[in-house]
Amino acid sequence: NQNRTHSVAILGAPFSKGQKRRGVEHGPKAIRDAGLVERLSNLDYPVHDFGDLNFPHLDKDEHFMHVPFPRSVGHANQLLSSAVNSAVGAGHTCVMLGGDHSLAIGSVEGHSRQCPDLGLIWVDAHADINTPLTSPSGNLHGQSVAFLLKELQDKMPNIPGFSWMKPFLSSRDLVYIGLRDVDPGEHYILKNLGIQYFTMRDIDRMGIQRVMEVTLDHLLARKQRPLHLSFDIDAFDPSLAPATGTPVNGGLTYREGIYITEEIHNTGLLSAMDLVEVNPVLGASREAVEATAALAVDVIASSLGQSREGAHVAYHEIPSPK
Ligand code: B3U
Ligand code: MN
Ligand code: MN
Repeated sequence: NQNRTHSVAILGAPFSKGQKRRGVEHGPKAIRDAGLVERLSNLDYPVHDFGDLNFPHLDKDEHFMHVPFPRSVGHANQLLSSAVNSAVGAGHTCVMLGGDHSLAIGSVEGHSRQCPDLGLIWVDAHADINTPLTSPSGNLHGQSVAFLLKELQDKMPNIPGFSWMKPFLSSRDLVYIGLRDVDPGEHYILKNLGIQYFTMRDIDRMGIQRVMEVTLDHLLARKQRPLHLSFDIDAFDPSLAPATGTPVNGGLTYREGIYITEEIHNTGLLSAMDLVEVNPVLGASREAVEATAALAVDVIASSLGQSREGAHVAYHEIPSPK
């Protein structure tokens, strides 16, 4: 089940209205400028960069309750969903570059149209599972998972902009890794639905190797199925990923983050992924921004098979001098 040769599709999603800070719409450019396509071309499959999606500006988009930009977020996700649906349908492993994490709604939804039995791995400091009624901020990037889950269907109001989709994911098809900033309503939802999650404390206790063993066992033990990885760069410690909107101390080390993605690649089942919340406007310096974007490239390359072990692509014997 290992190392399927597969083409990769890159989709840029320059969108920021799932939260209130400007700049995260420049994430796709920052990640490309850090050498994404070149790095992926060292792996042995074709890479197609489909460029950035074009999200229209909607000028009448009033708050719903305290939730800003509901129609803009809904519409952007509708466009993204159909782009991901097409890319996965064409046989690509789809890489979505955000943008803020509200984009996971459309990315996972579009993926699920091709792969209704997908399993979802959400790597993040935050659980992003608020409903509009539990959200302290109103921001939709903190509510993405609530839109996906069937179990929360009757807890969600009708938010303008989202009538194109229905929740499709079961809470048992989701695992979180890296949590350390969970709101009270979110904690109740995680416990009440019995969702499998690993906080930074769990990683401290168990080690990242055991966390990945349990994660993949939880999602794959009953049957092999396509995986969606939704990776929020703020899962990393802010010392490694400073250019992001809501940094939280005590995050993943570089080695923990890359171990997660190596293990996901090794399943041979990764079918689509998101890399979100790189905000090049928020770095304290150009170096801080470049380090964050380079880390994003490392996460993507490692998810797609770049390995710390190396690979003997061009060798079947040790060269002899004569
Ligand atoms: N849980 C808070 C904060 C937050 C969520 N996601 C991010 N920040 N990046 C909220 O707004 O829902
Ligand atoms: Mn997030
Ligand atoms: Mn986050």
